[in-house]
Amino acid sequence: MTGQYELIAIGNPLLDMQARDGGEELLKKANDAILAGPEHMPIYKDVAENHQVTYIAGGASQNAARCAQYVLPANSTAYFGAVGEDDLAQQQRSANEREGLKSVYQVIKGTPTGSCAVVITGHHRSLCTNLGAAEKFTKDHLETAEAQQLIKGAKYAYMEGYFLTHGLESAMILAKHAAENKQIFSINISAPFIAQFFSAQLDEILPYSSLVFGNETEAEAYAEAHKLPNTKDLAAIAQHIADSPNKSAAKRTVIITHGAEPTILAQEGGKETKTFPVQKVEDIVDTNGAGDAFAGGVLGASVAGKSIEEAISVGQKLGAMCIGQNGPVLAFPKQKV
Ligand code: 26A
Repeated sequence: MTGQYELIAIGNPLLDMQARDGGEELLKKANDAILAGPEHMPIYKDVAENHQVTYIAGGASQNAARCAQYVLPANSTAYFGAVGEDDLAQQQRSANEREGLKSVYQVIKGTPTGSCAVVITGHHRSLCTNLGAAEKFTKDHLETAEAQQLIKGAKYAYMEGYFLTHGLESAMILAKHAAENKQIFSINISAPFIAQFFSAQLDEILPYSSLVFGNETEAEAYAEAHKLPNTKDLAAIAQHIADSPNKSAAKRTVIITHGAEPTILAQEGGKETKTFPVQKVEDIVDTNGAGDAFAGGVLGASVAGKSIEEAISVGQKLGAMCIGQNGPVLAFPKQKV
């Protein structure tokens, strides 16, 4: 059985440069994700020259789409993003191909492909991203015949909140198309700084989003930005997001992950939130990409017609599997989930 590209995703295609040893010196704040400013540029040289680096295909949406494909029949997922004309792009194409994710890249001449310095310190990871070509994505790439066919044929569209730093216009095209065509548009808040500093962009697209993902720090940042009375009550924050204005094609579902603590599910109009305990992972290799794997699992299972409860269970299994691997990847040869 093969799929019909039921899931499309959009985001920043990045090659992760992952370093383990001595990471504390490189990035001071564990578990954060930031955009590189000029002051961060030496990090890339330092990581490459002074640390043992593993190069792995990354990019939050791209990871999630690869993970969704993991639980779906061949040809179920396609991904939009912008890359340069270089080896960094080629490595990502190969990784996607290996895992059955169709890369629909816009190629930006003369700009290098984006990269993300990933520093692993114990069970924490810090991310510092240089977007490069990724932030040059333009909406005309969504107007090509190939893209149009994929957009029209999909049942689910997924976007990382990170894309909002530059790509609101393209994102809104997908979100509005979804609302008008009974498609599920799904968004991941992605990082606290998106809820903090790109709150206006997030508020513009949230009404069109029927499925929203976030983790505890992102939910708290959202609560602070929206001046909610209790910025620590994750269940109340999830319910608030679920009940905020909705122009999408379906009732809104909000899922907040919380590391090894139970996952929270809120549904629009629901009287109370539900929680789903997480199986503790004994051998943590690194947590990079765990949230993407979770979202990918939920999306893949949803595309396959599973209930939201079943989909959360698949998401948790893929999140755990990702934590047991080096980088934002799942186990190969494929395990049954
Ligand atoms: C705009 N920013 C900061 C980003 C990212 C990002 N993906 C898109 N945009 N910063 C880090 N990532 C990716 O997140 C994954 C882990 O969740 C990294 O490439 C990493 O694979």
